[in-house]
Amino acid sequence: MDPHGQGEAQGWFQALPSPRTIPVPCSWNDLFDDAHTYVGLAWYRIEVWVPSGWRGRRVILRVGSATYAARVWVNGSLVTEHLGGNLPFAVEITQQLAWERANVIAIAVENEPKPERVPPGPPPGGGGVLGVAAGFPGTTYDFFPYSGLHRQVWLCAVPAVHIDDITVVTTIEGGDGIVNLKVATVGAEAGTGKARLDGIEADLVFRAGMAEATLRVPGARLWSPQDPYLYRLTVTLTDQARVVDIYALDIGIRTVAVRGDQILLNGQPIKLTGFGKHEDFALSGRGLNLPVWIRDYELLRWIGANSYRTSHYPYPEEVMQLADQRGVLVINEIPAVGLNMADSQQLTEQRLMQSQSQLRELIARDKNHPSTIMWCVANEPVARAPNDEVPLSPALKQTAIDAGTQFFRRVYDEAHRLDGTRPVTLVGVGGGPREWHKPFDVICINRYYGWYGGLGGRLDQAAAALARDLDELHQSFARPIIITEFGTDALPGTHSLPPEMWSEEYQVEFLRRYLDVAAQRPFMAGMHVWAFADFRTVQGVGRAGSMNYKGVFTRDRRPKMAALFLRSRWVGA
Ligand code: GCB
Repeated sequence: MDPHGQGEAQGWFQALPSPRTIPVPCSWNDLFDDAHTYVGLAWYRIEVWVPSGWRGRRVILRVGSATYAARVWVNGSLVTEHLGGNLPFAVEITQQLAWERANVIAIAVENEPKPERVPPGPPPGGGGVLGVAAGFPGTTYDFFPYSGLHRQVWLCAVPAVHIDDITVVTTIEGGDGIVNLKVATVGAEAGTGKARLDGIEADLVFRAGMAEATLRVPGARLWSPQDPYLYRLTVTLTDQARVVDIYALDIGIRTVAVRGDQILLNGQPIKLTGFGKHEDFALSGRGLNLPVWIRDYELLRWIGANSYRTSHYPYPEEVMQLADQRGVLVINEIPAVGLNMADSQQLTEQRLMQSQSQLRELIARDKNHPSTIMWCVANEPVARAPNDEVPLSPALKQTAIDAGTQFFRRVYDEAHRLDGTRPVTLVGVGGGPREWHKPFDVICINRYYGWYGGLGGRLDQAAAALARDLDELHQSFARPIIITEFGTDALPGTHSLPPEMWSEEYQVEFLRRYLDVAAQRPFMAGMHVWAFADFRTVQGVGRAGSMNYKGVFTRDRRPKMAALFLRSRWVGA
């Protein structure tokens, strides 16, 4: 740990004064007591031998995610920097490497809660979100600010002339699937290639490193939750009749569209059942934990969920591939949580830049996943006084709302410019400005009547308030509506009759009311319970044991009564 930022001047990118061993990927917070609440600068260092069989290729260092800001050195040279805690970055390091001897790779990572970041740090003097007033460590969101190298770090070698990117867009014509491809190369200004899928072939002719092709798949097997069929697409790059690179990608042929108040998958209306989730587990924190993910997909199937949202940041690529394979629909969200539009114009502008760059990186990474059916540009932005002590004056409130209107219009436009094939949404908070939803294709809302905000314990009134709210939203927008969060904390093993807050029975009754209200409204396009599993958050009086207990599974994935209830609703078992 380098709390005073002296490592760079002292050459820690070569040697660390008092190193300890840490696994990658993993958060550092649950491993070492002195790092438990530490979110400042820390250094990772490793020595690697690069096989001389890689000579002549370009060697790339790829970091799956470093939360939040990273700087990377190879053999003492700074090779790249990256901002944003949940998306990959890569850099070519061929020039900095030495063959047949140890190479030193060092990555300095920090997760300081700075106000210009996305998610932003709390305002000076505190922060506090919902019931977690002035939590520690201070955040603008309700989950633990786990820090470190959270995903795999790879060294890989690619041919000097190689396939750099493939964009796949699928449409349906009658029974045929149409697969449109764009292929980008590095190093191949001209040249040819082939795209193959299921015995169907198209020629690629590169100009300025780019080629396009269309494959028609007669009688295509369409990708859907019921039949998540994936075709293997293989792209070959040829340079003067020699194959120089091959890339294979599993793709699904499907369409997503919004028509009136419905979301259509392959032209058919779908209703989302599922959850908001987190990447969170004991000890590994937010580090990639594949056993947990396999278990989670098993449990999603068991409970009858067809979808989830990547609240409140992009999840690992392995997890998106699993969603493709298992037919799970994903609302894919950037880490824009905790935005307050009443903060200064300068901060808002900086956050807009950050949101847009994370959106670009996310869409570049996940554009080819059939499972991603929608992009989400923010969770619960607000327009309120810092620390919420004194309400904003009406004039300041209006200025903040207007700032938000512009902000969200711009991120919406950017999302559609980058990907014209998927709907884009914003997740709104209860009581938040409705006009912010205006540009979006789907209205997503989080609602907690019967938990926060005065109706605790009064589920009849809560259900009535919810019904009014949904009807009004439907009237104003006539677009698909999804409740992306609703739920209550249930302490595992706490029971009460009649149901009272914090008990497992209350969680079941609350979910039942909400599902009933939605079931009576054919315009509802989906219901995502908050949350899939209990998760770690910051210390504070609103969160017993530093946990958010709104999971229908415990943190170690045991079912609460609510899990059995949802299974009975969604599977009928
Ligand atoms: C919300 C937030 C989510 C919180 C949840 C809660 O509205 O989007 O991050 O964890 O409420 O439990 O309060």
